[in-house]
Amino acid sequence: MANEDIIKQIKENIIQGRRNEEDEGIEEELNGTPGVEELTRQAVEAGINPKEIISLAITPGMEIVGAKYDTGEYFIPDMLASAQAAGAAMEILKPHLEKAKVASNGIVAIVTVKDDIHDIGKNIVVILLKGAGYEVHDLGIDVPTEKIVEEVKSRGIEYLGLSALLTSTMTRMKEVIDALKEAGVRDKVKVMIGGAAVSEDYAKEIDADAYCADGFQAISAISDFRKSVKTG
Ligand code: B12
Repeated sequence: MANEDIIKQIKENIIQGRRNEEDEGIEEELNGTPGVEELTRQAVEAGINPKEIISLAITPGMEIVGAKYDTGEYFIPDMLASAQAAGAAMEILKPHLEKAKVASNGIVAIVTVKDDIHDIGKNIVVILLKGAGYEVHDLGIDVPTEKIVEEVKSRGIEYLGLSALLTSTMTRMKEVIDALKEAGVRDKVKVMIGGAAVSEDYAKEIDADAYCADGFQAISAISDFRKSVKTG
């Protein structure tokens, strides 16, 4: 198969949410054919640059999935199937990315705040940002504020994503931002917030840098932060 056909098929199978050849897609005609895992291995063996696999297949595939979700054509299980297929491709590419020394676009940490254990949305955001070429540290769930500040300081985190799904835990986001200020590192990190409990207004209220309704908005928010640094 020509390299561009492999790329095209990876993208199509991400849209279809087909992780491997045993998976059923949304359209039946792909059933029984190679899925994202088999195709990604094939792409690596064919010598396609992993960065191209990400930028020409995985990221645009997930962008289409996001658009289909926004318009109501796809539901959460469809988005999750695609996100998992994208994650599986990223796992295969990870060692090759390290080998090829693909420059990371930036260092991101994503975390669900203290007393909150919801992580499905956070995990999708992590996968999407990895797909977009960021070095992403998933700090987990129910993470104390002090630990988040410590991680920001010790790992050189440039972009911090906070997730909260409960009205009782969203206040932890303000706590994190205040603690970053107290530790003298607030100006070193851009803070994005997301999750069902929060909003654009809340982001402004607590002095976060952006509210993101989903992982795709996180990708554009980071890209905007980077542009504003370049243009001063
Ligand atoms: C699944 C679920 C659970 C699961 C979580 C499993 C898991 N591993 O995550 C379980 C059963 C454990 C659970 C427990 C509880 N839950 Co619950 N849960 C949900 C539910 C149904 C879906 C959440 C979800 O996964 N959505 C799908 C994902 C894909 O969407 P998402 O999380 O919103 O994430 C997207 C965006 O928000 C955004 N995003 C999210 N975070 C971030 C972060 C950044 C940085 C960025 C950029 C973007 C971003 O991007 C994501 C991808 O698009 C919601 C209802 C709802 N509609 O939200 C209730 C809900 C959040 N839960 C609720 C409650 C009350 C609870 C419990 C307190 C119930 C109880 N009495 O025990 C406990 C609390 C546990 C705790 N301490 O956290 C309430 C919260 C009410 C409130 N306003 O406070 C909700 C809204 C249900 C309801 N209507 O009552 N829950």
